[in-house]
Amino acid sequence: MNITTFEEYQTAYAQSVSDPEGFWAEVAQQFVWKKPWKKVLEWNFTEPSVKWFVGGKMNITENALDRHLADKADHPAIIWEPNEPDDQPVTITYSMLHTRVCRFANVLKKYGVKKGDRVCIYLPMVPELAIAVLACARIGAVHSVVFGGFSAQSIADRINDAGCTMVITSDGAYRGAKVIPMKSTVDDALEKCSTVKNVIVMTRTRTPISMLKGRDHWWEEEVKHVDAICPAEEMDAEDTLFILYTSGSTGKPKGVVHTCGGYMVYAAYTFSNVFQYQPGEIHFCTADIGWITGHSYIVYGPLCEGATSLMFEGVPTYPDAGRFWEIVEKHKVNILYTAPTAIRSLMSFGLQYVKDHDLSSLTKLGSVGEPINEEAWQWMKHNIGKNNCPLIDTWWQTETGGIMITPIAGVTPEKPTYATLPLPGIQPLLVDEHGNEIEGNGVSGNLCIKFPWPGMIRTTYGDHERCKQTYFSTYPGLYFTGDGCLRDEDGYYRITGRVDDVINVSGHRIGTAEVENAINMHLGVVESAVVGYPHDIKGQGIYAYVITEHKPDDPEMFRKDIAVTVTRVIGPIARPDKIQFVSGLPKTRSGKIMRRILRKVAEGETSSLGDTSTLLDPTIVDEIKDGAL
Ligand code: 6R9
Repeated sequence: MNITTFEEYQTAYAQSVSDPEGFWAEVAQQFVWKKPWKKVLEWNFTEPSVKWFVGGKMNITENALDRHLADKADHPAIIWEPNEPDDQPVTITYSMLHTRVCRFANVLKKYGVKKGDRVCIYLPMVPELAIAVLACARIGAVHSVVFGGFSAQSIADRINDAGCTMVITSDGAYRGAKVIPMKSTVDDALEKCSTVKNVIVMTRTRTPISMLKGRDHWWEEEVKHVDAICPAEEMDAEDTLFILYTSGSTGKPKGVVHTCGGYMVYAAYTFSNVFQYQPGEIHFCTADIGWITGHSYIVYGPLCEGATSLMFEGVPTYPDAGRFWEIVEKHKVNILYTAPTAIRSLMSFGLQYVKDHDLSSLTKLGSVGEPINEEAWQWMKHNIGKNNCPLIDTWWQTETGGIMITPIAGVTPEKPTYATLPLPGIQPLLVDEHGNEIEGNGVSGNLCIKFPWPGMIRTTYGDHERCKQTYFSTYPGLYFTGDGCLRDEDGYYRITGRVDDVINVSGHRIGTAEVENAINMHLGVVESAVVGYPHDIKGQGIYAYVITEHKPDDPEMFRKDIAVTVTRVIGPIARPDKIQFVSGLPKTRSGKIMRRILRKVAEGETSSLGDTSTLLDPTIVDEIKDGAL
């Protein structure tokens, strides 16, 4: 099933469209199933209801761990590079990982965690994070990983939404020069959560923390007293594997639900084909496991394929901007999968951080998370890949589970800034605002997908209606991605960015409504409107227009105070870059904020604001323009 030439890609693609069930059945057969499926696919995009490998029984950890023990027991599964370059890296073989996962799974069981229970994981990028994720999967518990940059309030919201009964965390985290509290943030969160019965705490920074008797337990102590054998729970292909929260245009983040069978098949298939993974290669995905990229391309995809996955605890600029290149040299990394924001940031430090490192081990480069600009693409291709490595721009989403539109490394002809062509099994189409398909090439529209694929979202946790409304109602019968897209004369796809009220800051998805809600909680704020604007490093920055009760005496201080509130409510990743105080917002007579105008002003394009005659008070536009930051 592995694609190695463009002709094979074309053949596989054609088969995947003419006979999707036959195509995916052949892929799925390569995995270990406890019981075979009865039907490959049942679906409709109206309810929506999507079921893959119906009736099939399996456990993803048997595929990620047990099945490699025969021939790869001593093969490295995870190589961990710590925050400090002088600290010793850790190599965990498949057999070691298997044992550690089983032990920790037994700890979860000891504290009453059962199949279907939800477990919140709030950990830094340490091997225990991957182990905790896999231990949940081992016993059929549903993991909900929360990225370390989220606040106590955000953790509490996610725990309460999913009704988690356990939290797994650490005392603290090392990130570059900083030591970040983890357990105390969880403690703050837990004041608002009644469902959590137990907390397991792993030691990383040995920061003093409170440990409550009867609730909190040390990881290191617990794993000493349990068995190293833990049979894998038999899971239905459609049982939930995990929940991952992500931002949309309205309301609080929603819990995207992925299921065991389809997600496994899709994460592993895309990993091995897109990156053209060769046995023995070292795969370094720089994402955090708190995001979908880490779930699929640090943990599940690579491990299901018996690959070696490199996990990095720190940040690209610590101790200096050469850190990624030092890691590549030290561990002889073959595949580097990173984000445009990281590339742009490292570019800005200059080539002196690159030139002293031997990057000749690299065979493939990948980008993900946001549109990659031409300059960053070329810089990566020339200076990191030495024009010798395929560079693939991979488009996908938390909801899609795995990569959707991308070149296959070294197989699909590349085109800078283009995600190029859909993978086998993926049927994209462009629609206009009325939902009519835009056919032919050299066109732009909203990107939808018309047929299910195994890794797709099944529901939003606890609120199926929200899943239907968000993804399947804008254009009935289609999955709507929220992205705008261009299809060029050659039929190549280029994703141009979100067409909804979601902004992408350093590859992190943030809903403008979420940031507005947080700002509005601040004392003295009447109303706010948040938009994105182009930012050289982050891709997009956060621009907030804020109406206050009284004219601020010290606007600079007020801005800082608002930023602290946003940090407390959501987390540092949502802190506005610019705050402009205004006396009103451009609203239509029906009370709708005309965001188009706010975006233009934030972008500095005040000469082309378009028609403002339908505004309730057109004069407000001049005030906003004059005060632009
Ligand atoms: C995997 C991931 C999804 C949103 C998506 C789109 C943007 C991701 C992209 C890209 C252009 C790419 N996006 N990859 N835009 N080119 N190669 O990032 O998931 O965090 O859910 O974000 O990111 O706007 O809709 P997620």
